[in-house]
This record gives sequence, C-alpha cells and structure tokens, in this order.
Amino acid sequence: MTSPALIYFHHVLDSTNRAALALADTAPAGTAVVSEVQTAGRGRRERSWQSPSGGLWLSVVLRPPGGPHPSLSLGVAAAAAHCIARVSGVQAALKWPNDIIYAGRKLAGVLLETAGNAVVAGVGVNVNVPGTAFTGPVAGTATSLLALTGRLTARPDLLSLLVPALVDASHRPRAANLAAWRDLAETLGRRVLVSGPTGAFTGTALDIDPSGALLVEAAGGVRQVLAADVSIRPEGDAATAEKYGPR
Ligand code: BT5
Repeated sequence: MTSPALIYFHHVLDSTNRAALALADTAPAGTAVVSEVQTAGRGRRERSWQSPSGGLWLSVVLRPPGGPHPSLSLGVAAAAAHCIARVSGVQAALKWPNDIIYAGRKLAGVLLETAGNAVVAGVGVNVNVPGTAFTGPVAGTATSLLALTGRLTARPDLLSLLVPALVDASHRPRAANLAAWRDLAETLGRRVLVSGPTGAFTGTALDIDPSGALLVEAAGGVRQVLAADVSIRPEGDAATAEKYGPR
C-alpha cells in the first residue's frame, strides 16, 4: 500500500520546488512542501522569486498519467486563479504562459519542474504580503491579496483548496487544461511584445495551440511562441505603444 500524501511545513527553505523535487521519486501524488520564507525562491529561466513572510510558497508533487506536458502548467495557473478567487474574492487573470495578474500587476506565479515522470508544481501567491515587502523593480510590478483587499486572507484555506485542485488538474485531459486557461486569459486578442532568446517582436496574440504554445500574428504570418516572455501592450496606436513600452 502506498503511504498517504503529506504536507511538509518549514519556517525557512531555499526553495519549496527544490525540496519537493528531492522527494518526487518516492512521494505519492499530492505530497506538498510549504515554507513561510524562501531564501532562493525560483522563477523560470534562473530568475528569482521574492518570497517574504506572509505569502503562500507551495510545491506539490504530481503524477500526470500521460507524463509531463506544457498544458499542465497552464491548467495549474487556471486552477490557482480559481482557488484565489474562492478564498479572497479577487478574480485574477492569466498572462501567458502562467502569470496570475490583477490590473497588470503580478499576484502569483507558477513554475513546473519535472523529475522523471513526476512533476513538481510550484505556486507562489502573494497573500498577506505588504506592498513594502517587495524590493527592487518587483516593488513596481507585484501586488498581493493584502494590497488588493486591505485584509488578511487565511492561508490554510487557500492551501487546502490548492493541493487537491492541482492534483485534479494533473488528471484532467490536456484540452481541458488549455480550455481552463483560455477562460481566464488576458493575453488573447491583445497586442503583445514577445521577447525570447532569439530577439523580440510585436504582434497580436491569437490563441494557444494544443502544445500550449502562444500563436501570435506578426508581420510575416502567425508565429508559434514556445519559450519567451510576453508583455501586453497598452491599447492605442503604435506610437503610444512605443512610448509606454512593455508592462
Ligand atoms: C514565475 O517565474 O512566476 C514562477 C514563480 C514560482 C514561485 C514558486 S514559490 C513556490 C515554488 N518554489 C520555488 O522556488 N518557486 C515556486 P517567472 O515567470 O520567471 O517570473 C519571475 C519574475 O517575477 C521575476 O524575475 C520578477 O520580475 C518577478 N517576481 C519575483 N518575485 C515576485 C513576487 N513575489 N511577486 C510578483 N512578481 C515577482
């Protein structure tokens, strides 16, 4: 008989994703790691994730039946946005690939990492983090449930919704995760600036394809964007967009 999943709580960890990856070989699906503070919280592509006290820094071991697939990170972002709405009333939107945003500011982030057939889904939600806790450029781009609502949100309530929601997302058909993301997507239909390893271009975000890639109509045709950062351009004429730059 496999042992039941546990939630491991820490006061301080380098990264809950790192810790969960170390368990992923043997831990049952739904095993979760939470830390009050992370000293080396990580984002995509070696970026760092500021993780002061008051947030929910969570990683969950998942075992999607078909193995890892990019649609899962989109499904996890959608599931996290729904859980956030249920506990706080804040209806956040999604920016490709998996930022959870409110009024253009980042409220939560998602980072999936794989270990064989297991996936560790990391979700960082700025719950009871005062705006003054963010440092550097993040102070101007992040928001939190506390900043948005002016009150504290019970993190145990969010945690107890999130863990099963993430497990559910890992069992859902890929198309269902893509559809869940589309429902909350702010990126689709908007002018976007795509910045990737091979350069930057602007275009209109049309849709996501079955692989989770963003389809962007640009000069020269529709381009499939797999790994890049996308910023939504302010509406208006090209000159205005140039003036404001990426958000
Ligand atoms: C992400 O990366 O958004 C994924 C973040 C995942 C964090 C969770 S916390 C639990 C688990 N354990 C980990 O170690 N990680 C996961 P990305 O799209 O690359 O965005 C990173 C960028 O977001 C940074 O470069 C900053 O600009 C910005 N940022 C950093 N900390 C932030 C915060 N707390 N709130 C909002 N934006 C932040």
